[in-house]
Amino acid sequence: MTAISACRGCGSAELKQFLDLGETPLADALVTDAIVSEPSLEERFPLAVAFCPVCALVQITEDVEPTKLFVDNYLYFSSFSDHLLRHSREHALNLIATRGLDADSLVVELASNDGYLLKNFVDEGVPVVGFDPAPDQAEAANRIGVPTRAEFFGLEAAKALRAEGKAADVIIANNVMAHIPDPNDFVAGMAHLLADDGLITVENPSVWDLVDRVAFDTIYHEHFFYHSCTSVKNLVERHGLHLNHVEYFPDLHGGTNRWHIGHRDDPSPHVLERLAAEHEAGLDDFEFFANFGGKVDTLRRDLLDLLGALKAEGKTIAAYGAAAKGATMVNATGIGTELVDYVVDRNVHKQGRFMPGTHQPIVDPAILVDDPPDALLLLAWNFASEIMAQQSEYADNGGRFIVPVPSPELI
Ligand code: JHZ
Repeated sequence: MTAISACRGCGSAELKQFLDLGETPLADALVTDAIVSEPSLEERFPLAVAFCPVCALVQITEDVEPTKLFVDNYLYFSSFSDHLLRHSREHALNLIATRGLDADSLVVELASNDGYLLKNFVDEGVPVVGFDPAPDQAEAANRIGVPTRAEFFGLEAAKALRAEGKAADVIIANNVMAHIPDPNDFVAGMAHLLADDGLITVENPSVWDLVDRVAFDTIYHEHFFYHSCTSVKNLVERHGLHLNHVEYFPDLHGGTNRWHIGHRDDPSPHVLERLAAEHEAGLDDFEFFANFGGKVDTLRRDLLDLLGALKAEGKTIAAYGAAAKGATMVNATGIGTELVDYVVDRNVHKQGRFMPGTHQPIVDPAILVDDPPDALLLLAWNFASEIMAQQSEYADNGGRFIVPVPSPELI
């Protein structure tokens, strides 16, 4: 773990901290029986967030080694969300149509996980290469016919592909540009690999939504950065690339931007409007973030009050979604097993483990029918409508849902 002294993007030494969530365990490091019986073995790391007044990049202030985050402790498989699968398939088919991709093209995805997105190109006969350092996910992708390199991506990996005579017509980087401690090496790699008329699309949750929705739980050590259009423009321009368009998906991961980036400077009217709107709202100014900590404190207190009141009435409470954001929510709020008994999750790789820090057991959602709790805290609140639709039987039998953000609500 290393504390940073300068902005990871532009190198400015003027970083201004605006939130401190204390020391938390790694959000995806779901623990085993051995740790539950010997909690002193579980590591915790400081989690605080700062704003760079020079390039507008929001970032955490300490680095955890990426191998520790994405190789040793990573159980996130993208294919467990129907919403994400639909969103990814639409994106792939749209790219094939609009970019005229065929058997002579190359699509490269960075952080391609279990092949959830690239398999759509493979099915249509478009050659692909995936990069993902998480060994089980890369193996799962290779097993379904999505050629995947189990390694981190950066300038060196881009040079190696170029040396094989490959250039990318499309590079897709979803939920990864925020996950790499050296964003300059990552973007330099994309710039090097992209064909002259190629297109890069990058998706990441929007920091504007993070603040508006008080989604402080999406802050954890895997996420080194929290991006705006402004910070992305500053970052890519440093490497001769240009931000040319942005799409917005309000329901994906609590509000996601998809940025279109290329070698040519050809901004759409829409992206220019969004940049102007961010300036107007103050996303390039520390003041925008200054009172965020107070909003987080209010949310945490209200949630503890709500859970405490239910317990006082003798109700049982469980949670839905052993999500990374769930780990921040329970740890930074102090929701232990005295409030929430267990967490359900349909990712079979997570079942049998325990939540980091607070150690609720993670079990199959079938328990919600067999032995329903009175209330269910939606830690994966970003999938609230998908989960509530699946759990209609639980609701029909009197089960209540608690949505924690932007302010705790009992439904
Ligand atoms: P989910 C992930 O964060 C990981 P997480 C990563 N760090 C990242 O950057 C963000 O996404 C953007 C389960 N589930 O996707 C699956 C059900 O059980 O919100 C997941 O374990 N049933 C790369 O972990 C969890 O909930 C369901 O019906 O915060 C959701 O985690 C659905 C829809 C999900 O991301």
